[in-house]
Amino acid sequence: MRARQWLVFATFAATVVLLVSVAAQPLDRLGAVRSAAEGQDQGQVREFTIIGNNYAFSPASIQVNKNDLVKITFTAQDIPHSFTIEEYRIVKRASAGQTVTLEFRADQAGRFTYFCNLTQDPKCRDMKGILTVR
Ligand SMILES: [Cu+2]
Repeated sequence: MRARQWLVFATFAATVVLLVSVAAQPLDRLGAVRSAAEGQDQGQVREFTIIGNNYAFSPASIQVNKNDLVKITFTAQDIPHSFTIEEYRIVKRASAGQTVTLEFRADQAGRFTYFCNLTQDPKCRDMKGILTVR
């Protein structure tokens, strides 16, 4: 009688262990999927060509997603200009007619002004554009 009770208990226990391990598997798989998605949080590579000319940036606004790798090719067409984003600690100067490149990870969301910080020509203060990081 006791032996049969033990057998019933052992069978029950084995079934519980089996069910728990089967139930745990999809959770593991879910975790793997989640960490793969976090890996994709590295974002995309986004490339822009921006011209600084006649005290204006063209385009005057760019949009990226958070964590995108932003690559910018900046040309100062008429006189020296810079491409500056304070919040991202970016200052890239280009001489007249020169093209420079820069890249950064857009790891802060928000709206950021890009501007020319050169002081030689006071009208450069009017040169502004908006980077939107969503
Ligand atoms: Cu300028």
